[in-house]
Amino acid sequence: MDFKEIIYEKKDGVARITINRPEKYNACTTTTVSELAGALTDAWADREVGVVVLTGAGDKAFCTGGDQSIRDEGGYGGAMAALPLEVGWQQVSHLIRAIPKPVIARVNGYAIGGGHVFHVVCDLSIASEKAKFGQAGPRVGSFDPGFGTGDLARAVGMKRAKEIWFLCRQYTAQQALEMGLVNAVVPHEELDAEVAKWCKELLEKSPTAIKMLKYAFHGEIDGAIGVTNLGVGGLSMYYNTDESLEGKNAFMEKRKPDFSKYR
Ligand code: 2NE
Repeated sequence: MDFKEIIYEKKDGVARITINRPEKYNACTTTTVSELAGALTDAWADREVGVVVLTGAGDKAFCTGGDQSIRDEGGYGGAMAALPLEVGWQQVSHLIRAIPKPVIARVNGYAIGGGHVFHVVCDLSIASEKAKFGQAGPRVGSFDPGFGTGDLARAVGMKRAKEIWFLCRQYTAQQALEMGLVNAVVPHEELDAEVAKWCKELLEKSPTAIKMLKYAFHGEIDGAIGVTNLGVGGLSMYYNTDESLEGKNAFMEKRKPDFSKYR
């Protein structure tokens, strides 16, 4: 796949997606978010992929949200943008939560604004000691009305989530660990080894069990979409049964299906 603003690599069951705009601290444009959606969709479909890792290029930033230099009246990219960045952002956030495989945020530096939201919606976050965390919306004239509020509150509690959003402070990796915002913090030079260790452990587990657990975690809170994902996860297993195939075979053979032995 031909990407300009991300790097997409697949190796040994792991799909690694790197936001590749280090000179902008990995702030995203409308192109970046559309490429992120493309890579996540590919990782979803590829049966060789068991875990997805999301990270940023360089050692300064994981992602610092929307690229402020393309924000204008009407939003990022201006009113004429084909797909407004804020819409693409929610699509990427939704894909991270809906892909039936664990997504790990490899937080190598600043996770700020929408970049903080991306790590919040990932299933697991492994941080370098150098990482810094925080929201920026009320400081820079924006807000994320999507998953970045609810999922944050579920991670750290409502009072702390409101503090993070309203005050726009920055938090160290150690503070993030103490408030349950990340799963592990390691010295910067050990980040890749630690992420690889978590990937290996995940890849040894039952993918279907992990898929259904992920959907169950979200099913409770995502309303109709959560129930749909949980149901469709079950449907893909049902398709593999003789009972389901009997319905398809009967249709193709122009006969009445016989489901009697599956009661
Ligand atoms: C991240 C932070 C705190 C880092 O501060 P510092 O002082 O260490 O670095 P500096 O000099 O501010 O940034 C380094 C370079 O990266 C660019 C800067 O402009 C600078 O470039 P040069 O001046 O060296 O050329 N840079 C960093 N973040 C950028 C950004 N988001 N857009 C464009 N360029 C960026 C500090 O840089 C900071 O606070 N950054 C701004 C964070 C921010 O405003 N994010 C957007 C929040 S809103 C959002 O993400 C969003 C939305 O509004 C709607 C939907 C979805 C998401």
